[in-house]
Amino acid sequence: MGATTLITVAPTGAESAKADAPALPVTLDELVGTARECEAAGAGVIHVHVRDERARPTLDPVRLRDTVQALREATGLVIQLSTGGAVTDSYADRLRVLDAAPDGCSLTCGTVNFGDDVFMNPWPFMVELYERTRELEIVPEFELFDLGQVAALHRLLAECGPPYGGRVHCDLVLGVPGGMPGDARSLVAAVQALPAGATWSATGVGRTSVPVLFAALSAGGHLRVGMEDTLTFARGRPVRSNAELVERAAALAGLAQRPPMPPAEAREFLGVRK
Ligand code: KMH
Ligand code: ZN
Repeated sequence: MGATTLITVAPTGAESAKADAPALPVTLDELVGTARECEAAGAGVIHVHVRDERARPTLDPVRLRDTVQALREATGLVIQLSTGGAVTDSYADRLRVLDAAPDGCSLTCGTVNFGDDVFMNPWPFMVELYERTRELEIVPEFELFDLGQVAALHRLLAECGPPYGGRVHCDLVLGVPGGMPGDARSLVAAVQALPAGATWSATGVGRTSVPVLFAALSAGGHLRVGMEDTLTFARGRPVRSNAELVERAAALAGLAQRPPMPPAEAREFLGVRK
């Protein structure tokens, strides 16, 4: 089999309002519909944030469990829950996300300025979250917003051992105001600093989305796209659906001779619990 590209879709996030982006999936039905479309378009993983009945970000355990179950019934996608939540979420609530028994979860490797806010990930929290992923057999994806976080990942692996699933898989998040700039030179610097043998995807937020997508494909990486990261498809043209972002990523991956990785292959690749 030739090389493939793992495409992760991040359809919702915690920062954008439904009022500003009507295509944002915020109900369970919308999320399941989006997941089905994105799977058909070439996604292998879905990175999930959920919203409450008023479309506000929430880490409510019942909603998270129901969401995991509904996505599992409706798709074969690898279900990765966000443990980042929103910048206002408590550490306890973020740790409890794992009780919803997803296939995988995000794990951010350090604190970072986040626009006017701060996204807090102090070392003891990182370690506790990491240890729980190992106990509960949940595959972590290491979210890296800057080079200092790559150093923290090295420390985490050295002090706590390898991740559940056996693969160190990272997501480089570029272009957040306060983190790495969304350009090729930052991407290459981060990739060069990763632990030996690590695999990675990349995403650029806002207007850096397309440049980072091209840079990631050129550098042999995997891709993350979705309305969590950008609400603009092209200059002056809002995103109409998450699926169109996945379709574009899949088409470009095909041009790069690394077509989308099917969900079943993504499960094997990441070492998801059977
Ligand atoms: N919403 C951000 C504060 C993650 O999902 O793990 C954090 C975030 C990262 O989106
Ligand atoms: Zn997220």
